[in-house]
Amino acid sequence: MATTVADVMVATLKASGVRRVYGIPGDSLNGFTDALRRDGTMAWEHVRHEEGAAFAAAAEAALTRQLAVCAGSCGPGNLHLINGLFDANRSGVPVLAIAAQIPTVEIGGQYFQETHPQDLFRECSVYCELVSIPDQLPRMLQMAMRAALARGGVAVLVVPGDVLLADAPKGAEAVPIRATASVIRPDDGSLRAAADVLNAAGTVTILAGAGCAGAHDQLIALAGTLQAPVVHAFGGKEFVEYDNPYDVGMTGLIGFGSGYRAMEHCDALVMLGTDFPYRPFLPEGVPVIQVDIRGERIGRRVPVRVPLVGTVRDTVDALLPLLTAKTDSRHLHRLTAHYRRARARLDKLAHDRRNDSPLHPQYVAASVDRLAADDAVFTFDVGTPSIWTARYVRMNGSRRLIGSFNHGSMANALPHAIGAQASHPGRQVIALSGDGGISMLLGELITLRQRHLPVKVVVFNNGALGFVELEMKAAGIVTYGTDLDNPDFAGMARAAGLFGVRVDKAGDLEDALREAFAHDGAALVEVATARYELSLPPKLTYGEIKGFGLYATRTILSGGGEELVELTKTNLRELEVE
Ligand SMILES: Cc1ncc(C[n+]2csc(CCOP(=O)(O)OP(=O)(O)O)c2C)c(N)n1
Ligand SMILES: [Mg+2]
Repeated sequence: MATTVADVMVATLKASGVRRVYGIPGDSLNGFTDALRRDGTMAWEHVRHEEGAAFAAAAEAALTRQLAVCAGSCGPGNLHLINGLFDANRSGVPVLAIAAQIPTVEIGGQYFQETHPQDLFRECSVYCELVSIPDQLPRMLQMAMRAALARGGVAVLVVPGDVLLADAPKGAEAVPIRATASVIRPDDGSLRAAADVLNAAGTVTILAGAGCAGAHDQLIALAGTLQAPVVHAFGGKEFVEYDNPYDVGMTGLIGFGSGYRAMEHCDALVMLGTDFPYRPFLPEGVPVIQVDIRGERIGRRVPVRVPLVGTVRDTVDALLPLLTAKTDSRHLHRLTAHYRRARARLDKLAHDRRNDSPLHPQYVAASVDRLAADDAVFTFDVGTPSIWTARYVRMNGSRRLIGSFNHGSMANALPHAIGAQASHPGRQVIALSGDGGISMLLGELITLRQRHLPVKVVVFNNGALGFVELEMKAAGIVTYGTDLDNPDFAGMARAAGLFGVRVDKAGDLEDALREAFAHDGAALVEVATARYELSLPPKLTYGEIKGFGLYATRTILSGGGEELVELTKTNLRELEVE
């Protein structure tokens, strides 16, 4: 049988180290899936919604830093990938999406299922092109893969079904395309300028993000030399927080007061591999030095005195010899002490409330953290599970943390866990899901069973879109449209062939988690958690305080007084400590 274009694609992916493709088949994709079947060495990771395929690929790529692949059939099939592809692209991870297209001869005629993926996916990709004739492949595939790896993002290759099935061009070869390794640092003049600013500053603070991956030693050395407290953005948590005596916690909407204060009171700020977007949390009027591998990110949140384009690792290595070690550590000690106090209060909060019913999500997250493996991979939903993960799930250099950090999409935890588990079969993978989040891509529970993925899902069932309620309260808006009338999630999990258990009483949590974590297969622990949890941002603006007052007044006026009493009861202790 003649070799097809799709055979060459599969051979190229295989030669490049790709081991699996996430997706759902369809007529226009048949040439590709049939080539996978004939090859027989790559896994077809069959999901139930293409959005799940894209999230799964994003998680795999985040963990491995190698290319991960997803695929969808023409029209609605690949359109469903889009939200997960936005997530992958924003996270800067290398993903190839194969978007099958309607027959070449029909393009432009409003044919059945016709869309134009090369236009639709433009905004969520670093490369997005239509292959019109077989001769364009495999070169276009190579370019797409290279773009995804080199630019850190999504490449979309749009291929009509007939092109996939066509005979491969003569002489087509499976050229391996793999990630490269480079040393990238700014020139000497730029480093000198940065050193001059830092040597002249009395106090320095570091804000560290996801770009600190692989640069833990450099980060610690820089903080030590500058006696600088290290604040982190959420995306940097897994790379920054552990074994770090300079750590003062996270800043931002769900961070710590110490993180905010460390940046408020400094003479110079060093931003390392972070695109932290919330400008009100960044300091004004101090010189900023920003290090980023992508120069276009520099200065888009705050004016930057010295832009340094390079990896954090190589740039800090080159900068360190130019710095004069600081001897005054008062700034550092003040902020680390502040952080320790806040940390101890949060830990006490989780511990003190361990017997309350319904359970407090803080205690649930702290229990998961305590019982999880030392090298567990955690994924967490956007919504309040993000807050509990940020505050209670500890990193140690081996654990990994995957979230929708930049795109902020709901329902990411379960499909991210699918990609993490499929690519790391021996590792414990824990998804921390909201009840809103799990419902949104509920079908992916079935993927866990079908693909034998032993993911452990913990559902924080607070009967609400809790995070949105929080936002409404802060804005002085009466809670509306956030109720969730939920089914029995644990029962549904059991019906789908998973181990499933619901926890209503505090005393039952630990046993349920232990049993689920020890279970040889996928498991879901549904925990009934308190709905009215407040997690105040470290810096409450006047508007937010006023907003909360407005919310309280309006809630009482609109007959919701009971909700307010409930809220106050739940949070009294937290309000006292913040
Ligand atoms: C796809 C998508 N839709 C809507 C939102 C807005 N949003 C952010 S958090 C949230 C609520 C999440 O609810 P749930 O999963 O139950 O978590 P909770 O906050 O209640 O813990 C919503 C609707 C979003 N971020 N993404
Ligand atoms: Mg909820």
